[in-house]
Amino acid sequence: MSTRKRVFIAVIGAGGVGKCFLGQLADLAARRPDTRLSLCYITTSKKAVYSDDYSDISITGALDSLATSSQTPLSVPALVDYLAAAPAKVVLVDNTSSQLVADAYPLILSRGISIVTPNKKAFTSSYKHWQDIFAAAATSGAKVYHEASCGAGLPVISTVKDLVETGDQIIRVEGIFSGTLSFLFNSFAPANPTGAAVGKWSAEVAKAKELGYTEPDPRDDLNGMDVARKLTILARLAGLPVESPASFPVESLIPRELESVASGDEYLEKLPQYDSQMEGLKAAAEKEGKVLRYVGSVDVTTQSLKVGLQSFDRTHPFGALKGSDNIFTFYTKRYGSTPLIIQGAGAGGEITAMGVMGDLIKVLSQI
Ligand code: NHO
Repeated sequence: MSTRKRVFIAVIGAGGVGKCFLGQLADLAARRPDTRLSLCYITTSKKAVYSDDYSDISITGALDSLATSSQTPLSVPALVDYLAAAPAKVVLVDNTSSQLVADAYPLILSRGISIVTPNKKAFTSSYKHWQDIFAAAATSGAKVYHEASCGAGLPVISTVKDLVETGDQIIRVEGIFSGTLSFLFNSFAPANPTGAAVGKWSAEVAKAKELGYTEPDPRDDLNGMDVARKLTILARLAGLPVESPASFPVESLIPRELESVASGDEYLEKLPQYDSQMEGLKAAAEKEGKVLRYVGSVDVTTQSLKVGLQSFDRTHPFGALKGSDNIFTFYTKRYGSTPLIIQGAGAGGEITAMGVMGDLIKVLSQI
């Protein structure tokens, strides 16, 4: 009889990140002789693949099986019952941005099902929901990891946890947490212009969308909420009971007049009329020899959080950032006046999936 440990994997979401995750899962399954990773459930918002006897779904063929499947997704409570009855431990991989799934994390964990996810929603709902998630995990022994909810594959969440758990004191965290906004400001207000033409703000936003950096509706990046969510997670891990991403100042980059236009396309079409607003801010920064950057910061001592535009010297690490890189700066008691800095690519399917995969590997060693 085989002595390999069997672990069931259920994947919700097969979009940009989910597809990359499946590729990396196939690779991991082939490289892990001690564990049989059995994909037992996979779903998008419309289609699902699973069987009553938890038969293995081919990982490499999962997307084709989804495409031809006539099964529809189980409701969340039915899915929890299905997974809780599996004949071995289960890890649920939530590769959606669904609030519905995020709301069910305490229930899922309380039934002994572990979770790994890049979905920020569960960790940025009410503070009570945050407490319920970790209380449910502590009681049932199920694990929950969300490294990719902040900084994609960069080791941000694990570093904050290590700082706190080893007894360091986080004083302040600040950085550029959005790959999209990093890209936009690095091209709109470059620290070291290369001579290449820099477009107006609206043209740079349109370019970022064309290159696939922005959300389908660019306003979802430009309203600052993605950064506010990441800051909420970091602040909570550093020990602050932040109620929600709406409980501190967040500067939206969407002109007030365009906040309520019907679509992202209409927003992009009308944005050139408002270019002078951002050009004015850029010129004011340039007059002081500085560049504009979109920054999140939390001062743990004064319990203050804020997200918005600031100007930086061209040689400052935030000013000199490149491409769509993220940068996270941690000022702590141990690190003193030289902060701990984590920097690198902060958006994209493969690197985000890598963050999820790293979490899965951690869970496999613990269950
Ligand atoms: P997609 O491509 O929209 O795919 C979502 C999938 O979930 C689809 O298959 C959809 O059918 C399915 N789905 C949605 N609701 C469902 C439901 N209720 N039941 C079943 N299936 C459902 O989204 P992505 O891009 O693959 O993103 C997936 C998750 O990863 C989201 O929570 C997203 O926020 C998170 N994430 C993505 C990225 C990224 O680069 N794509 C990053 C981090 C987290 O590091 C990245 C980042 O921060 C990007 C950010 N915009 C930035 O910094 O600029």
